[in-house]
Amino acid sequence: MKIDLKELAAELYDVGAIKYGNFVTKIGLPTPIYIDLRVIISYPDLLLRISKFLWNLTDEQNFTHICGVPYTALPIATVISTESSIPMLIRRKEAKSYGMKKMVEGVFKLGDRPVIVEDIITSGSSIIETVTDLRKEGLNVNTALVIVDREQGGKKNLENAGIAVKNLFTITELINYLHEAGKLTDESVNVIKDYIKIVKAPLTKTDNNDRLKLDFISRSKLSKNPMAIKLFKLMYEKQTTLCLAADYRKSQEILDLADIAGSHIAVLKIHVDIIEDFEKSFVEQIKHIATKHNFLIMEDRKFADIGQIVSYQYKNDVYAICEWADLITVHPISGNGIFQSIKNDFDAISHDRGIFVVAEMSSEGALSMGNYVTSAITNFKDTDLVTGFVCQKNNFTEPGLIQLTPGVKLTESNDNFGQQYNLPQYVVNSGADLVVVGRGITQAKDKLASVLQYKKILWETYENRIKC
Ligand code: S5P
Repeated sequence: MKIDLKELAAELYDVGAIKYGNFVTKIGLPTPIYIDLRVIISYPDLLLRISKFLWNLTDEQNFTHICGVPYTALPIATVISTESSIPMLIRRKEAKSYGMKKMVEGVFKLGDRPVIVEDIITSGSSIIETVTDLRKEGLNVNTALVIVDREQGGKKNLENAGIAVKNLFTITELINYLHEAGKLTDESVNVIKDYIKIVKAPLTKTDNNDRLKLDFISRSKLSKNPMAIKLFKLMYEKQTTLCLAADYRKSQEILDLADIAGSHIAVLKIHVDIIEDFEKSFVEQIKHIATKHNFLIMEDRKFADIGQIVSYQYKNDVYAICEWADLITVHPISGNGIFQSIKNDFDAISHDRGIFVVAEMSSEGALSMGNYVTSAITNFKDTDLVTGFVCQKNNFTEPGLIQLTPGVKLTESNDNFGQQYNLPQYVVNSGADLVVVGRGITQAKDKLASVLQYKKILWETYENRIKC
């Protein structure tokens, strides 16, 4: 193997994949050694041999997929896949702006075990980004096969992220082989070794404030919105991230379900204007159940008009949402005015209140995408009125804000009117902190059993998310 690797190193040098001289790295650092393995696609025999060497690094044969990090490692991953008959996955660099917006291409199921293939590790951040997206899909990734480890801190970063690295060469081994093969002089070997000793790649940030990794209590301390603080504590105490969408048309059905589910949910979400037999007494009854079981009430009115009209709607005497809803939902489409009017109204109320801004919708063909989502978040994340954002994926980093994600069921499916469902595990790993489940529970035969089932899966996935 050693002799083969020595030959391989010399061959890589001969085809120009490794060069000695004065170069500048991608991040602007001077370097005496340049490694660019893209050139190997021009040498199919070399490509095949490297791929075989790499695959031989693993004695473990129970990987379910090969996943190359774009772009250099993709052809290598393809060769390994065809040689081993193990299917491939590709992690996109950007989500598609149409269709299902998937980050990972290929056929897989929860718990599958892909192995990562990469050409070079410097800081390890490309592999970490890839693994993060694969883990969000519920895949179990813990090994990376790498051609060259530049010994600049990447391996350690990857180990910290739970990824074991198996590499064909360290850069020291590579230059020693090249030296033995007469490709590098004593002097150039010393220059490169000095360089490796001194220049460490910037370590991948391990962000202490990473929203997805922090527990709810730590995050409650980083919140500006009183309802977010309350909700974080409540979710932690009750060990539930379930927001039950009780979208019934009869008030008694809502009250009955609230009483059955109350001690297992964090939030009861209603659409007050779909209740056919609404009477003021309903409000008193639901508030009573909320106090009894310690959950918050959200009115999902999705206010969207100019500030003045929204203020009338919010305070309107028929439903008097301002009097009872702990949380409301608001579309950011009409701009700042809506938030100013709600702020005035909140100021006039003695209780704490919070807004979930609808940044990204779950339904097929929703226009909330791209810049709309980004602007919704950047424009409103700093206001203390905001408890969090309604969105489908990890669109914001602020740990003090809560991601509310609807469109969740135990089977991935659609309804007849464009609603799209994802699995509970998928949404939690995509950043959901509070998860809306409606018909998954309201249409279940045994509603309590269903509430308990969602609560358990969601909480366990959240706990795993913050652990790993
Ligand atoms: O994008 C969204 C935002 C919301 S708040 N998509 C949604 O479905 N919702 C709400 O979540 C919707 O109004 C409904 O109350 C709930 C989803 O219900 P389900 O029965 O489809 O789970």
